[in-house]
Amino acid sequence: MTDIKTRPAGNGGETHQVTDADHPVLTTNHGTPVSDNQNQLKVGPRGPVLLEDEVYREKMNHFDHERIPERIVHARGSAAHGYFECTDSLADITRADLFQKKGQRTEVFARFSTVAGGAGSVDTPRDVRGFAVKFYTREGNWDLVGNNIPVFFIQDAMKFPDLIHAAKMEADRGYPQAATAHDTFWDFISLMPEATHMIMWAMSDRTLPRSFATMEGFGIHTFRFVNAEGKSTFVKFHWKPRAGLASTIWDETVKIAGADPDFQRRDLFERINRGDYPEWDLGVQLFDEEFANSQPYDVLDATKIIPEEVLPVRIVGKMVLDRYPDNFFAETEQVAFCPSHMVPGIDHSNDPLLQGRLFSYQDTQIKRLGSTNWHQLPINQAKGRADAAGCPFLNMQRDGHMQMQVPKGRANYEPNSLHLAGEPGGPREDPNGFKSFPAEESGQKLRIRAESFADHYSQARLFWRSMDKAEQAHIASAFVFELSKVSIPHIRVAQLANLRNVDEELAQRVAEGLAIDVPAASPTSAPVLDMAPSPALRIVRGPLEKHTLEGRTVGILFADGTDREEFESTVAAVKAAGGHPLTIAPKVGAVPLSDGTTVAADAQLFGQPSVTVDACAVILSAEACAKLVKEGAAVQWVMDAFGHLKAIGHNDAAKPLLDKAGVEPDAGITDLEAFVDAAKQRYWDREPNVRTLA
Ligand code: HDD
Repeated sequence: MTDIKTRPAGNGGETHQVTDADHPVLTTNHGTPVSDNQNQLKVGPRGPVLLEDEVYREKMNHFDHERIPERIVHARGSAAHGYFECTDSLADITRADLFQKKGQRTEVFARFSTVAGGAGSVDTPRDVRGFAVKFYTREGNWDLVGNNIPVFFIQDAMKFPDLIHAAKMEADRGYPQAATAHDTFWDFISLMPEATHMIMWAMSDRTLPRSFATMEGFGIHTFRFVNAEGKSTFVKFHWKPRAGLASTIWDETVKIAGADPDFQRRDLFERINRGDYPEWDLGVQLFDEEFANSQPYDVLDATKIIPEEVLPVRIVGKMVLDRYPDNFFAETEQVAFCPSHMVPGIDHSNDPLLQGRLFSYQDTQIKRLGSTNWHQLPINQAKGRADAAGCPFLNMQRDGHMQMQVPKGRANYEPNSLHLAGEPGGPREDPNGFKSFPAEESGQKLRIRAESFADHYSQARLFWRSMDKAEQAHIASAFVFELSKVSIPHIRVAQLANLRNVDEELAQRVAEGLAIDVPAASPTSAPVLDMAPSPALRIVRGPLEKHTLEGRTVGILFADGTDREEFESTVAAVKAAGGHPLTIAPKVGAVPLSDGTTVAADAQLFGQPSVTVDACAVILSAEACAKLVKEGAAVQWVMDAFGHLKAIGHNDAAKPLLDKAGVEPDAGITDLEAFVDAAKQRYWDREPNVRTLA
């Protein structure tokens, strides 16, 4: 029989029962069993309270210190555990352990983030997404700390604090949170022509990803691989989502922010829980000095890409995220990435942005996590070498705040000979350990920007000219939206002057959208080249746009009297296509169907607007439809699905609701039978009929 303890609960004199089998004994941080977790220690039943109450003081003291400084950038993030599997050996190119053997797996922890907003901001502002992966390799942790865009705003790390100050909420008023549509951001951007390529990406749908699982990731910088013979090959890293590349559109993303501020975090959690694991292929662009010197830009300039059409991406592995963290703080918050964390076989290049990053991250982790011993936190610990039994790292670094280890013996220096006296001697260097690539370097000490970094517009132009028409319209409209939020007129003009160097038509369209004249073009420091467009950069009608239901969510709106067969066959068809059906009704508990049976809905209409799903089915009885045409949320549900270019499948009885919502026939509006096929894509050609774009 379970041993039942009883204890007085306090106020009402009632008794809480505590069973040992279900609940171990509650203790203080120092192990003292707690007899009452409901009341402070008082003099008599009505107080006053006593300062000597260590149980209360310890609990409150710990609570008062629960928060640590949030990340200065990328504060809002979500993460998952998983593995990397090598699918194509790179043993001839790099000696990095994780790339040696096809089939070899390495544990990873990946964190995705927005950049500008605080930790509690929404998941879906227009913003770059961080894409940071910690590989726990057998030769140490390698951190690939990238973004979902392959270029960056600035060329030299010296400008990073300025960029971030300008992007974050304005210093005097404390807003806007997580938004770039404000004076200081555009002031900085307009004064930094080198940001033009990145700003083209930022104004594109790349900054509105549908989910973390449907975005690309990039290492951005040129790195080095070094093989066992010491030969170096330059490398750029690409993550390609196996679920396809998918974004939202602006009106949709704004509404998602209201409907579900945790939209992407929830998506990551739910995908993993239902087994739709987010997966990416890891690709590399490999090149040598000769290739680098033959390009019309500098491969050390982080504002430049190497188009895939010029240098194909070779797929060498895949990453699968299959486990959500057990504890948000211990893992997602305390994980600490550093681009300086390299492993044998991987090294950095001279990219001045990367070189600046090598310092900053280590520094920020000490501030954020409060101790140089942050590498001892479980999520940051190296997983260990086979020869370091039980200890993931071995060295003579000692002590410091929050030292978690208890090193034994006297040997806290290297070299030592204590082993000759029978005492533990400790670790020694391994000639095969990490070696920096011995690149030849010489020159004067200078604070200068290389001449080869001077072209700020050719690739911005390349990006614009590579886009699909629908994407161009989104980019031009995003400029109009953002610059309309700028209150100081000369800032708009300065940005437009830069855009003229990108493309005359783009500048014209944005100027028209703002109802201002096109100014003279800003001066350029290098000729603007007409590089060949790169269709690989497209999302819409691009190589990674996938027509599928796999991993996608289909909202099925139904109500009292819905035909049971139509409802069940639609749910089954969505599942059969690999999709996730989400049934939505005005009331959730028990929805009566046509045959008199009832079914529970997954979500309530008012709390699950259609912006939260990928495609929409509407299955109604004539009576329910007559009611819903007078229900704003139902009309809006359908209107938004149509406006956001989603497929809508419906039965005959639901037609009046579609009419009320202004739905016009096109290939994406179907009966229930054709719906599942139609639901695999968005209908870009519909867009000119539903909104005016620049
Ligand atoms: Fe950074 C965090 C990505 C330039 C300084 N950065 C941070 C994170 C990502 C990036 C994904 C969040 C990591 C996490 O999830 O914990 N940062 C980039 C990329 C850059 C870049 C792709 C350009 C190619 N960053 C950059 C520069 C500097 C920093 C030039 C400063 C010299 N970044 C930081 C930081 C952060 C950071 C202040 C804040 C929190 C942290 O490091 O851990 O050190």
